Amino acid sequence: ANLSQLALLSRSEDMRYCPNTSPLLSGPIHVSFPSGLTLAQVERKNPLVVRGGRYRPPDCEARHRTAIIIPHRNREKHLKFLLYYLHPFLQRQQLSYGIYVIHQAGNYTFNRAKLMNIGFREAMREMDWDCLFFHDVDLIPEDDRNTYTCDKNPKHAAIAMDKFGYKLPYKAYFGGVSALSPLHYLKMNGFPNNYWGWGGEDDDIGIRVSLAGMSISRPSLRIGRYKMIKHKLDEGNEVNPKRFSLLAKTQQTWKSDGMHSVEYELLSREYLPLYTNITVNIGTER
Ligand code: UDH
Ligand code: NGS
Repeated sequence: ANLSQLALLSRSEDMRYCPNTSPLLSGPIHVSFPSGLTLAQVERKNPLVVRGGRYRPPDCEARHRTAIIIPHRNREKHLKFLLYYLHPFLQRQQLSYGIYVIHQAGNYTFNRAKLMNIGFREAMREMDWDCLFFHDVDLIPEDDRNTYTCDKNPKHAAIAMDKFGYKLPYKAYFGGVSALSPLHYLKMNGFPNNYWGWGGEDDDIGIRVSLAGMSISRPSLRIGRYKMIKHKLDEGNEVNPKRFSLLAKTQQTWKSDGMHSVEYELLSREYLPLYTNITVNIGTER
């Protein structure tokens, strides 16, 4: 072999898989919200993040490819703090990852679960992700041993939130942050499209998991800890009065309403330095 072939060989040998447990983890994270933080500062702190908010470890081949899907409207401040913590967190876990913000256009009632369906479709269209993290914009993980990878079953990651005294508020709670593989997602026909406004859609998703014959996995209470950025109920996300009657019918509706039937209009896809911004018109309640 000539010299350049040798150089190639040794480089590919160096690109071994990353270890099963990242040596870069440091455990508990002290979360605070520095005033005056800017996105430009977050960019400078994350020089290896490339266009669209993508990253791969520089010196080993990642074992996992995770897409983070964030439903969003009018929470730019929260997004800035989440990006500030999440980028270094995911890099310490030695993941190959991408961050997608799914932005609901207009002022019509917010629909978190439908935005997640759109995020799934738009992310999978770009890359063969093996795990998707559905992530509220206001939840900051407080321990980097909470690995952003998928389990055999759908995972509920935000098990211990500060606002619930670092416990589950109720046994079936599936809100905040959850992780599903593409196979899990398709098996349960994704998430419901018909929950407009606050509440219930996360319980519906939890019910879908069991209707599709799966169970919920969870990290330990010690590790699945999150701090929520305090806020009030948003304008345009009023409590949904139909949530209980919808929940009573999930068993009849989950196969017909979900990932397979999601309809929307893609307004823009922007590859920003720290994330991919996907703006969509999701229509209104029929
Ligand atoms: N979201 C937005 N913009 C909105 C509404 C919601 O981006 O206008 C997203 C965001 O990612 C948020 C997620 O949807 O984290 C969930 O919405 P939420 O934070 O309003 O829900 P949560 O249950 O808090 O965390 C509601 C606070 C008061 C509820 C009182 C009801 N009894
Ligand atoms: C339940 C809601 C969930 C919600 C959870 C926590 O009652 O959507 O409370 O709410 N289910 C229904 O309303 C049917 S929280 O304390 O975060 O405001 O996620």
